[in-house]
Amino acid sequence: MIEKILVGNRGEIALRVIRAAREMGIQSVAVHSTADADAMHVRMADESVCIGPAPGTQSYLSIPAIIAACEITGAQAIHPGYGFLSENANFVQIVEDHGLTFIGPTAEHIRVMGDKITAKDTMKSLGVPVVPGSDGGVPDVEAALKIGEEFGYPVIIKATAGGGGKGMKVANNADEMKSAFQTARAEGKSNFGNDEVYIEKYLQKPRHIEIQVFGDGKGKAVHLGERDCSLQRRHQKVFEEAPGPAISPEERARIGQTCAEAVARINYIGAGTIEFLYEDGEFYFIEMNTRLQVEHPVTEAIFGVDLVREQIRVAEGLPMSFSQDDLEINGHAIEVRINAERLPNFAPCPGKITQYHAPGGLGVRMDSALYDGYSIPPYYDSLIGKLIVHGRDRPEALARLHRALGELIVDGIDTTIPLFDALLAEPDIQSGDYSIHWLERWLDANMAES
Ligand code: MV4
Repeated sequence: MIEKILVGNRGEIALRVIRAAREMGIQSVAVHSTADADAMHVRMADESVCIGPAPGTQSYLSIPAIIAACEITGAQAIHPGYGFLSENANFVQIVEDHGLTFIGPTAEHIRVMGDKITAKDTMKSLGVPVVPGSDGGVPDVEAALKIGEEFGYPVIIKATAGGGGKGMKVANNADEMKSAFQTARAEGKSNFGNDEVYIEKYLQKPRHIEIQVFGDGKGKAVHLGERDCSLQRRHQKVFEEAPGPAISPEERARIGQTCAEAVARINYIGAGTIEFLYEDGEFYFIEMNTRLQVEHPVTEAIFGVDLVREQIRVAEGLPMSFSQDDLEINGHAIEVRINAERLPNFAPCPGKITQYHAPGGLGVRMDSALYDGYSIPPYYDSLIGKLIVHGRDRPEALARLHRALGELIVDGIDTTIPLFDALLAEPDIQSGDYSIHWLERWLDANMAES
């Protein structure tokens, strides 16, 4: 049994893991950089260890420092949160080589899903619908032009190791292919050290729909429906909701079952997210994330489960505490990401919080590591809080979000809070009628620099 967990992260997700551990009677160890000595996760954990200087590369990404912190404190397991080392297969291997438990998938699952060509191949062979396109990697421009002919333009060229929109280029016709192909290849090489690319039919107006899956590592797996995360800016999610306003119960059951069966077949362990583009009633697999995601609370809200608790259970070799038949959707949930950023450009805005007041009341959850007088360091991600609301239906969730935003106070810095009041006034947001391009278009039209 796990008696002590090291939390290999900071901010709100570190608190999320500490809270789950505490409810299970498990001790928690915080690790922190010198810049985070006063951070909330250090205060909230049972113990803490300083693991290095401010830059993430020298602290939260330092594998030797984190392994050493386990040895010093006697922590038997590591929960990586999201980002940092959460999808680093090499790290997982090292953790296991030290006789420690990684709370997450195996190194092999992380490796397979980290290479997008291999991930797509694997999912396709497991019966998951994928975007039409090249069968694996495309070696040169000549081969790329053949794919363009076969599937018809526009197509999108993607680096197999890509992420965050890097190494991705659209070609609208054969004339654009050469430069798009070479750019995608070069970006793959320079950003990820891998120049392999593949090609897909470019979907013009899809939604980003992701299915939450969960496996016990022994051939049993469930799905927990979808999240619609279409509202993004520069590949950063801003507003997420569950269930997806465009997805019917029948569609959910069908794609959910396909996903659950796929991950069951590979003996997947823990939480995973299977990302799809959804257009004209069809799902097209694009990627799988082998971590707990930022937006997991909307799923927790509508299913009434604690995903971190389940991660810890299966890491201990225990069964999941629910089966598919136990999982029923209750109402609607929305998350908005509060970032320390200045509108209209979303420029990072670290600094001292002079006043913080979290909203509360029925159906309101505020996941944040902020406190009065806290200074947000400039070294890390700008996410400072997630406001999650839950209502009996979507209109109630929207009204609750409006009400909760009115109670939220974050003074001393600029944040993305004003964006959400403006979004809530939009008919398309109220009706749920948006695609992956809606937010950027809206920002261009409404946040033009003045
Ligand atoms: C696509 C696409 C259209 N067609 N693939 C963006 C990042 C990566 N995760 C996949 N992405 C896309 N892949 C095909 N075949 C459009 C995007 C895309 C996107 C996807 C999800 C959410 C926001 C997006 C914004 C721009 C482009």
